[in-house]
Amino acid sequence: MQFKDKFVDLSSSKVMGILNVTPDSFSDGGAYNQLDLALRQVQRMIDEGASFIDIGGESTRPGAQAVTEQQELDRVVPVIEAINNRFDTVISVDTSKAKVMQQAVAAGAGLINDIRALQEDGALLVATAAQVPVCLMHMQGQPSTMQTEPSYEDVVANVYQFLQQRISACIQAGIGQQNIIIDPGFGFGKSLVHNYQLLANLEQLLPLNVAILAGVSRKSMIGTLLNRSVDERLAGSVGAAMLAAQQGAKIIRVHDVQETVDALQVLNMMNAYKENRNER
Ligand code: YH5
Repeated sequence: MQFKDKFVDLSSSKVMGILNVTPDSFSDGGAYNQLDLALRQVQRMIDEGASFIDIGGESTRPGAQAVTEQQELDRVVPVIEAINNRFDTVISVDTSKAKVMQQAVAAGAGLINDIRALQEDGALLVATAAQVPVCLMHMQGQPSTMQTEPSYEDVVANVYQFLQQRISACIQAGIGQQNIIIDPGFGFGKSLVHNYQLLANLEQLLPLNVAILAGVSRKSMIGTLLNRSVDERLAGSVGAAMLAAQQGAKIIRVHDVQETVDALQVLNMMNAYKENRNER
């Protein structure tokens, strides 16, 4: 799959490393320190085998403050520019705002990752004009309230239908099917059971005929199940990443790059010797 000027071979699953540039993820420091810290983190994730670096300036935690367009631009654009000047990894921008998408792509981003699936004002238009792949994620509700009482008749069917509609909207707007990635949105308006219903049936999204991205790293679907704090969720996260990849997820969004790359290499090696490989 082509991401602007960079190609990533998705015949086997690849890792997207998460870089957070929201201020609460840094203890303190001026702009230089933050940029320097971000670049060190990126260098490490690339060394560990990340194929993508995902940069988001909006916190989606329940109770987190809304971020203005200007705040998001100030957080994200200088970091993308700096990464683009130093590294040749694919930069993914995690945003829902049209103007942030536009400026991020102008600064070097090769993928637009939108948890709101290009439904905000102007987003679909800007993403189409940007001529880079887009990731469309499913969410029920809005981040501030989405975990209060998630409810579905059939979560897998709901996610499938929503993503199918968003794929259609993108194709109608002029985005090529080959430039579309979908994501069931683990943890976004889903109970523990909903998340595992989705993980168990991830393969059911394959008929949509676009690449699948999965993000389970350190999420509450791991921590709540295991009763583990955020920094004790590595094994559970890597296990869930493997299960998603085994069902056809081509991009795995993670905090722990090295460990996930190692695990996926084991899966890829096994799959290379599988007798009856059709799609995957
Ligand atoms: C995603 O799944 N997630 S931000 C709660 C946690 C840990 C991590 C401690 N952006 C996704 O990473 N974009 C985010 O519990 C995303 N897919 C895509 N495409 C949330 C996050 C997280 C939340």
